[in-house]
Amino acid sequence: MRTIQGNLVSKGYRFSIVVSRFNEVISGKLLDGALDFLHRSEVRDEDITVIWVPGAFEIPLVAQRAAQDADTDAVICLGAVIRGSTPHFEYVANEVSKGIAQAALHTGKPVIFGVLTTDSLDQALERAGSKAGNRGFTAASSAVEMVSLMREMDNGTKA
Ligand code: INI
Repeated sequence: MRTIQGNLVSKGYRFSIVVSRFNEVISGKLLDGALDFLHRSEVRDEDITVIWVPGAFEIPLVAQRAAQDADTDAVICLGAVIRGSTPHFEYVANEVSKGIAQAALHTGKPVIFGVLTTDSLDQALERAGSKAGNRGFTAASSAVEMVSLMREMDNGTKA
């Protein structure tokens, strides 16, 4: 049996973080959480690029563009789509989730979904550093693990 998995040790990995200004009170906390994880994994500041976009709807295009950059190993997408604040919640939430998945498949690089989709601002706050943890922190953890996993798979490729 062969088991392949990534670890959480960053070995010079380079990350782009695409973060939405809409609901910045939440997305700013997600960014803090993501940076906290990356710094604790000893990712160097010069290996992190933070890109701000207007809203979650704009994340996929910019994430795909960032993933195409040879200097980026993975992209972390952060934002908050809150049902209470929009009649077109479903459209924005569907497009951002679909678009992020497509960006990963088109580029072959990890593009991590760290976008909250909640019914209320309170629920978003809970997931942005209060009682339900910080989704930015866990998104960054997934990013490190996925880069590590992709490297493992590259190393294990049979000729
Ligand atoms: N963008 C978000 O990131 N979160 C939201 O909750 C939201 N609401 O409520 O509408 C939102 N809208 C803006 C959207 O993402 C685009 O920026 C805008 O439609 C321009 O394309």
